[in-house]
Amino acid sequence: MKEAIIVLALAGAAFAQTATVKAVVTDIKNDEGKVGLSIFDDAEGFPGGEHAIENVWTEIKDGVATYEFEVPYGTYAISAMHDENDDDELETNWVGMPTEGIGVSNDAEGNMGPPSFEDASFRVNKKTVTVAFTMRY
Ligand SMILES: [Ca+2]
Repeated sequence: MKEAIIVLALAGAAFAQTATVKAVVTDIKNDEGKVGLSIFDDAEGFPGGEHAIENVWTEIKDGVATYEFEVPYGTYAISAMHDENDDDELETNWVGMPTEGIGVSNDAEGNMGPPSFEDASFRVNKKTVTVAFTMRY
């Protein structure tokens, strides 16, 4: 029995360490609707939610939305959108520009297009990482 416990402990140590990534989105212009958050571990599809490793909806309280992701150590980027009219979609105008708020980690800005994963990415290499960024309109 003692050997079995030791083997289990060793097996547990072999798993990748997981971290809590606390996303904090500020400067949301009102508490209407909800905020969608997407976390990515590579550039594919960023910042749209389709290829995200996790997509969640969060409530807005006093212009701030927060969510805690549990992920293995690594490199990530987060995108956020303010679904102000609560229809589960990001409104865009006729040229495809978002008309609801969006934001990405590092407050990265795109140059005539969406921001890159590289600019928005951050390292997760400790137990708790807080990632704060702003919603833009
Ligand atoms: Ca919407």
